[in-house]
Amino acid sequence: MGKINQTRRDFLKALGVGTGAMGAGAIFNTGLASASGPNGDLEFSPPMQEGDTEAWQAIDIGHEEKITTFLDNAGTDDIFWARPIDFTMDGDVKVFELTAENVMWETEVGNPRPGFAYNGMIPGPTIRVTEGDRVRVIVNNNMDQSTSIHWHGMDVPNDQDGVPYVTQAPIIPGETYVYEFIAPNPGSHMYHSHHNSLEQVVGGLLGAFIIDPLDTRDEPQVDQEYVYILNDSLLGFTVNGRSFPYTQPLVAKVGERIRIRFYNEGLMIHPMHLHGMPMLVHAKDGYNLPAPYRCDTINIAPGERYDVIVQMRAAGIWAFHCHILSHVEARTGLFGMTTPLVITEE
Ligand SMILES: [Cu+2]
Repeated sequence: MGKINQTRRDFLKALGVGTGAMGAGAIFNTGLASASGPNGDLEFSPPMQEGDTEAWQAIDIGHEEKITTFLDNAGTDDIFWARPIDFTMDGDVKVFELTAENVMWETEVGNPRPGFAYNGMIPGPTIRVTEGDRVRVIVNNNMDQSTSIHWHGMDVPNDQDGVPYVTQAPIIPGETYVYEFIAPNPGSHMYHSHHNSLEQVVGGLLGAFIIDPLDTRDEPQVDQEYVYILNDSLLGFTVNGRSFPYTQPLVAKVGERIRIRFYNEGLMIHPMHLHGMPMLVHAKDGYNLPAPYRCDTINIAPGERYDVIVQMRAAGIWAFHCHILSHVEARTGLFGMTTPLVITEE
């Protein structure tokens, strides 16, 4: 992964838009009224009025500085696209272990916020198994409040559904709880807390749970896969736990096909828009569509998952962002739910 990231970084530098090349200003400090906090806590400023010439250069410099910071940061976050977890075998059971804890999480470098993590990361690790596998997940609660885990989208037995006072007792602080089931319906699913969820899910207790199908005839042939998890509110507008400019680019070659698994774990809808080429929507909530369709903007509601396939059409840096503009760009430049698709020549 480190080598791939190094390659990505080298590419961005080679484009001549890396460190220093754009000369973004150290002079960005004009007392501009901010239309957005560092993580997108929205407060609208009045639009600039004709004749208000004081600040337009600062707006440009701020925009440029965000891009420069993004390029400098590209390739420095090894877990952004691949969030590791090991499992052990107990007979024929795949055993995973998740530890929930309070953390200070940097959605932006230098701006830690209080949140909750599984195994020290937000989102938690990506669990991936095959349909029919017997799966055991050991959950350690090291937080100072109770919790549970719900297997969102997965047809598990009722007593494994993870809803306190409905299907189980809450997992209290210091306790360990064990879930076990046979991996059911395949697809892009999620796991997350189902207790005090407005704080716990929005604050970071979430992750991707992918079940590969036994019958792969309907699986698209792709060169790369990306897990793309949206969240909002408590930790700001994030992709895989980071806000622009600390997100990471998707990187692929002309002619390649990539699969993006979108997840929305937040409280708001996020219409994700890709510049320059269409997305082929292949699956909704893990279920393959009978008639895949093309779009350039896909609206993802809380709890939804979409799998899309993108054919890399032309080299360049293509913007890729939520199209609710208050989630992505303000006077201070791009922030939140944006990260480009970088397409290289062969
Ligand atoms: Cu959005």
